[in-house]
Amino acid sequence: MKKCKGCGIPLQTKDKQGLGYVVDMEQDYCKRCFRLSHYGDTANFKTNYVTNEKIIKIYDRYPGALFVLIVDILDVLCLKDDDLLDLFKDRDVLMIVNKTDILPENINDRKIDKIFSRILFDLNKKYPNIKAAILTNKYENKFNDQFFNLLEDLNAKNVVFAGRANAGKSSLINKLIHASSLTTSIYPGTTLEEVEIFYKSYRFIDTPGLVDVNNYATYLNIEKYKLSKIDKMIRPQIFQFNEPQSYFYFGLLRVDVIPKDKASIAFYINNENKIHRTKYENGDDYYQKHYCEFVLRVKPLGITDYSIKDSKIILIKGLGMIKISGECLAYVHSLANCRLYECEVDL
Ligand SMILES: Nc1nc2c(ncn2[C@@H]2O[C@H](COP(=O)(O)OP(=O)(O)OP(=O)(O)O)[C@@H](O)[C@H]2O)c(=O)[nH]1
Ligand SMILES: [Mg+2]
Repeated sequence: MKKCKGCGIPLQTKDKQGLGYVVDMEQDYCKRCFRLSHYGDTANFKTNYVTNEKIIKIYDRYPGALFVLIVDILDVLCLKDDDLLDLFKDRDVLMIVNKTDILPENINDRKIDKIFSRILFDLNKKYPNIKAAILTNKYENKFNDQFFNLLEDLNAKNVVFAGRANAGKSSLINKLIHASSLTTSIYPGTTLEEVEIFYKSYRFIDTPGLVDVNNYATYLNIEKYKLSKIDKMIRPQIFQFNEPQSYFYFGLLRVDVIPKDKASIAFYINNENKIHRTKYENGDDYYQKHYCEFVLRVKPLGITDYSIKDSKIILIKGLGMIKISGECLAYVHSLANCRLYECEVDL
């Protein structure tokens, strides 16, 4: 059975609207991949199409392979409270912490190294199967040499690229093989089945991305997702306050803060979107008035409360982070489906 070279889906000529459609079987790329790569067209795009059970079955087809686990930089900050690594317990893992370019300017390379060696040191105690880790991003050019040296050291020939949807798996393989044969896109769920690529003496296997039930991206439609996704260096939006305030990020997130004295809040989100601030006492009014206007409103929000003594970083997967400093009470209204994570490292 011939499969699409971009996303792995079996090719077919019968159903024009179906996945894998090609005009004739001579073609190597399905209509969806073609339109996605050339026009960024998402008409045939279905998010959350592949289930995690199916993806794990793909992993199981490669016993003894090295698993290159690609993790988005923000996800790594809460990896110890996550269940991702449990899926790889019995496999040899090389961890790639990707998208380091989105961290704010004040976090220079030395600081990044320090923060992440600490995180990885702690993770390694619970998961000794993590053989090595590399921090990288798609603009960085030392990566390929480092990566191939590690494959030699680990004596790995079969290499499965795994991880959550949109972590950058297909982009990374394209970079390693100096080609753009795999389809990549800004939307999660681009790769649909495994794609095997033979390169030098290696067999690289691209896989679909695991769905994260705690990530906003899982619940947003494509348009809403596009607006909230972070893909450039974050410039935090910082507010000082000494009276109760409410902050709104469209209908996606509301944070009420009641300070004891002076405090501040920083939002690490997509730079294009501006946080709206209002007095706490007007918060409910604002919310009601704009309830139907919120561009991104998807589901009812749940409230998590925090009593902050010094400072706290709260990670909201798929949206970004907030850092609250100074003694205060904080009420974070966020998508009820997604748990919030407290991040212990200071940024
Ligand atoms: N800022 C930034 N964006 C990246 C980086 N690596 C990948 N991306 C972007 O992330 C998006 C997803 O990349 P893909 O390679 O399609 O991700 P994937 O893990 O294969 O996604 P699925 O197939 O959906 O699981 C694309 O828009 C990439 O350009 C990076 O290092 N930094
Ligand atoms: Mg992919």
